[in-house]
Amino acid sequence: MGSIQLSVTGMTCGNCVKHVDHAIRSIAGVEDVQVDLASGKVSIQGAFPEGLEPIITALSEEGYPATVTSGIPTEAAAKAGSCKSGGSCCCN
Ligand SMILES: [Cu+2]
Repeated sequence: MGSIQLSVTGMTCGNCVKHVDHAIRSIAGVEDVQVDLASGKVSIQGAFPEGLEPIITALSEEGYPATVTSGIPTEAAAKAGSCKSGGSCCCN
């Protein structure tokens, strides 16, 4: 479980919010989504087993290009940051 924030461009009305919400919820691992139309900020809670690329891709296919503003930037970075010393270390 983690939480990330995206900045989504192109949302202009409540229907856009629904599109964005639905596109994100269709991704495996996503537990909850909050979309703020005014700021374009989207918060997502979930497990993201395949990283954030599927979410970014789904949004851009819907016509709402998104950038990650906080959280796990890419699957590669998530892997690079994973600890190899076992479960009880300080780097999590
Ligand atoms: Cu709209």
